[in-house]
Amino acid sequence: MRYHQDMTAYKLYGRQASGSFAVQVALEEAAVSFERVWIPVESAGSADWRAISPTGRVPVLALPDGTLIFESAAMVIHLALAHPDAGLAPPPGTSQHARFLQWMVFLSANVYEAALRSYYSDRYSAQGEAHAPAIRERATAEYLDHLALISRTLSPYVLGATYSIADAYLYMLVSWFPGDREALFARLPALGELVQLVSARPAVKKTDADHAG
Ligand SMILES: N[C@@H](CCC(=O)N[C@@H](CS)C(=O)NCC(=O)O)C(=O)O
Repeated sequence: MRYHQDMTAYKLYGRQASGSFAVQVALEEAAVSFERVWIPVESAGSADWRAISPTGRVPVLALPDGTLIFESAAMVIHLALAHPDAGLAPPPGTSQHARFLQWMVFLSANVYEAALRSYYSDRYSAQGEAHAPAIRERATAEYLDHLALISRTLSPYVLGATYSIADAYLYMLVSWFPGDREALFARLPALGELVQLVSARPAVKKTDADHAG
C-alpha cells in the first residue's frame, strides 16, 4: 500500500482503540481540516508504513506541510500550541501551561506505558508468553496506581475548572484500562466524573463513534 502526502490538511494515521483517539479529539476540537487513515495491524512491518512511522506504531500525524510526527503526546501538545484559539491548553509560559506539560508527560510516560506493558506483556521478557501473566498483573496494578495519582488532582478537570486536551488524553487511557471499569470509578469517583464530562463533548462523541467502527 502507498501512502501519499496532502499539503492542504493534516493527515492522521491511526487505528481503532489506539493513541490516535486523543489526537483526533484535538483535531476535532480545533476544527481543522484533516484526513483520517486507518493503518491495519498487519501493515506494521511494511516498508511503506515504516517510511511514515519509524517505530511501526500508530499514531503518526502528517502536518499540513508534510512533516511527519510520531508520539501522541507531542502531537496533541503541538496542536494545542498551533491552534491557540481552540483552548486545548493554557497559554505557553504560564504556570498552568507548565502543569499541562507535566500531566501530558506523566500520562504518556507512565499511564500509556503501563497500558502497553499490560497489552503487550509477552514483549517484556526474553521468555515471551511464559512470563506474560506476571508482567501483565504488575502492569495493571501500576496502571491503577497512576490513575489514582492523577485522579487526586481532578477538580473536575486535570487543570481544575478548565478543560484541556490532557483530559481527552486521560479519557482515552481510562477507556483502555484492562480491569473492571465500574470498580475503578467506585474507587476513584473523580475519574468517573471526568469520563462523564469528557464523553459529553461533541468532539469526543464524534471520535468515539469513529473509533467504534
Ligand atoms: N509512545 C507512543 C506509543 C504508540 C503505540 O505503542 N501505539 C500502539 C497502539 S496504541 C501500537 O501501535 N501498537 C502496535 C505495536 O506495538 O505493535 C505514542 O504515544 O504514540
